[in-house]
Amino acid sequence: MKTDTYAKELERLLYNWYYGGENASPKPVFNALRAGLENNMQVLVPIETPAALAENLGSGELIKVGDTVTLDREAAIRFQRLGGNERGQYFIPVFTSEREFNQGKASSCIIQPLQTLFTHAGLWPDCLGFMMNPWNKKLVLAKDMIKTVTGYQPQSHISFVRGSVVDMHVGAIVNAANNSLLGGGGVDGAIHRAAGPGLLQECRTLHGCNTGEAKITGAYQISHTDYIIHTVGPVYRGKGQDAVLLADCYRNSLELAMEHGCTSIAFPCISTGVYGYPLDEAAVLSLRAVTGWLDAHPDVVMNVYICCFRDEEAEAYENILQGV
Ligand code: AR6
Repeated sequence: MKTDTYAKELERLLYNWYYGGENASPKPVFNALRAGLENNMQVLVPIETPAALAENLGSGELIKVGDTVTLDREAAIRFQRLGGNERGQYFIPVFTSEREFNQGKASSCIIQPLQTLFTHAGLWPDCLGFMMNPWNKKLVLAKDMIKTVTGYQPQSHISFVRGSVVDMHVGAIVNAANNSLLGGGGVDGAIHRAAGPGLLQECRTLHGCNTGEAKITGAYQISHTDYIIHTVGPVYRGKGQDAVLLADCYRNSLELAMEHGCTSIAFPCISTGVYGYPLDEAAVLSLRAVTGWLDAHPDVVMNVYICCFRDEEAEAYENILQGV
């Protein structure tokens, strides 16, 4: 069974929310949920095997995800329940992918649009809501939360993450590359190591990239992203042109991500390592470039993650946000 693309994005942003720790904003998760609800996102719902189905199967063997079974008579399907209390109240578990589903004990399941489940939850008085991916990075969608999500106005969002861009689960990871696009040290090296030799092979076909521009490739062995966007930041020289080129890197990467249908993107602090761009200046420029691009694209909902690999990077952004 192919995972629904909206459910996949939700699963990824849920992962990032946990990765970001207790101060991380849930807004990207809300954005993904809203996009899913508007686009008929399908989730897996475990069911109790109805008696008639068990009889049909004879030995009571379990059906696997993706199997279809025809019954010779009608059978009531009952969702499995979680966290039931003495008052008979319960949550219904739902899953964003087969991988998440398979972490629990084996059972049968059906595929349902989340929107349909939300609509019906109101009709089931003892149902407290839904527990999404209960075995791992879960999202509890109690009934009041469903109301909050349904009324939520999707909007682009910038998250600041303490960690490596390679660990982000997003549509596109941005690489701070060099003009050759044939790999190097720093984050470039880390991305090539994680993606494997297929990435270098594809990069060879791109014939390099000018400073300030960006090119896109597949992600190869990095399964938690779809694309890698390679951009080349300026080597810092202390001239006015540096700022223009650095801002171009952010804008052109966002543009490519949008063109390829990504709704999430993770940036490293481009040019601030080997290329020596002063962190405080680069942080201001990057934020101006990203917010400027988001403002110029009011119809796009983009979840942007800025990854601070070193403590100094996190401090530079904190200083800006605190108005220092
Ligand atoms: N994992 C994740 N992020 C990292 C890592 C890593 N292993 N190493 C550095 N960063 P840099 P640049 C972060 O130096 O300044 C390469 O050789 C770092 O903290 O990788 O644009 C290229 O091939 C910072 O946030 O890139 C070029 O020749 C960000 O990555 C040259 O370096 C950028 O630091 C580009 O220099």
